[in-house]
Amino acid sequence: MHDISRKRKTALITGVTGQDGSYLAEFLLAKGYQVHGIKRRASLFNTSRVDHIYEDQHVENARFKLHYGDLSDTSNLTRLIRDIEPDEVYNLGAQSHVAVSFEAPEYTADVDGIGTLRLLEAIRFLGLEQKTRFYQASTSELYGLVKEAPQRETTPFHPRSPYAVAKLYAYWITVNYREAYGIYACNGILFNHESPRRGETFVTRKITRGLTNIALGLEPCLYMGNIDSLRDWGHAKDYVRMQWMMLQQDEPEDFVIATGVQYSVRQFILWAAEQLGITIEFSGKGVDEIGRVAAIKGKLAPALKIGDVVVRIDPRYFRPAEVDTLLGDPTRAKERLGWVPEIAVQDMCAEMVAEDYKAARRVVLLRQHGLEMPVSVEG
Ligand code: NDP
Ligand code: GDR
Repeated sequence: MHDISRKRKTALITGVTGQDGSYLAEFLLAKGYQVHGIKRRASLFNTSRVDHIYEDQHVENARFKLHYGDLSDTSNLTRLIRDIEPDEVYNLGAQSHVAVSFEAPEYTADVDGIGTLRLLEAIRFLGLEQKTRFYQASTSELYGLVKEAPQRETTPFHPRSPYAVAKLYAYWITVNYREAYGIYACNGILFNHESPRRGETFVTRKITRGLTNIALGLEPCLYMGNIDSLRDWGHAKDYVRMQWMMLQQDEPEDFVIATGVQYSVRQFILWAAEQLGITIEFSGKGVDEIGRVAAIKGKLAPALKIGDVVVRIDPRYFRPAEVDTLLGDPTRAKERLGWVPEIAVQDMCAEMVAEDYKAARRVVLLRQHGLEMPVSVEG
């Protein structure tokens, strides 16, 4: 049988079941790539973000393939790269939650830090240095305790969590394999990016999902950590496009990817509430601060009345070391690659609330028909 698939560009994505991995897989398939993704073995199905692009493996020339694997498993990664011989590897897999990295620091170091080395070493060991291009999912968390604003490619790093320290290793080992072995390897230093597919425990999704659940009576209150924290939020769809663009240049280079505008977590809460027709007013200070419903417009929040407390502070969500402010300068990406983000943060927030509202409505309807539907609320 004539195998036309080898003529296509082939990509391998670690973290394909995550937010970015799912959007990137869609993007590359639309560009005609053969896409291989690594998924972890789990006791439940964990492919909900990519189920819509999954192709039956019995279909001839299926262009999207999933393989079991793990960034902690050298032989597994090496075997997959040997068999696939990818033109491009996108290393998006990670224990990506900053707060969780304080609970599981060693695991985070192994997967996020050494996992990157395992992939680069496999490329080198297999003699694919001239063939396989490598993208590393680096992060604005590298800046941590920021020394200049906005942060650009030359801003010094000061990581503030086991996650960020692990990613610092990954950043430098990527630079090192580029310099030492001539591998086309580059870092995208991405600032926070979100979407309806964002994990439920990251702050934006926790807010959009939490407030819609509260509006429909599925949760009593949103418990938050540091709501004064400032972030530069973009949309994941815009950011995965840039991941691909970075691997299409003549020379590998590292880029900051950001919008250049920052807002507080508190502001994001207000936007999400506005989408539901609710006005929230904050009062009190520190851990005693609360957010109350001050006005209600429309019919999207039938479970609420004026005066209800819908936001409280829970110190459990404070981090041992916080990154208070992040603001990126995407000038290099704009000038060299012509990249500009297309989706505004307020529109993204509206999209996230709309999707979470649909999901919450489904639960309400099922409950009305006597079906017990548990709702996870642990943030
Ligand atoms: P997600 O948490 O949504 O996805 C992470 C992915 O990594 C999931 O597919 C997860 O699998 C997989 N994974 C976790 N541990 C392992 C492991 N041991 N071996 C193999 N795969 C593993 O993250 P995002 O999509 O938001 O982010 C993608 C990458 O970009 C991450 O590396 C993150 O650190 C980085 N980043 C993200 C930013 C953001 O704002 N989103 C900003 C800057 C960097 P499973 O589905 O089974 O959990
Ligand atoms: P971050 O994202 O730590 O920036 O890492 P997250 O959304 O978790 O936090 C952003 C800010 O919000 C504050 N915050 C809360 N955060 C969470 N998760 N839950 C809360 O209840 C809460 N209350 C306030 C946080 O303290 C923080 O200041 C994300 C991840 O995607 C990383 O993988 C990625 O590298 C960086 O973005 C860029």
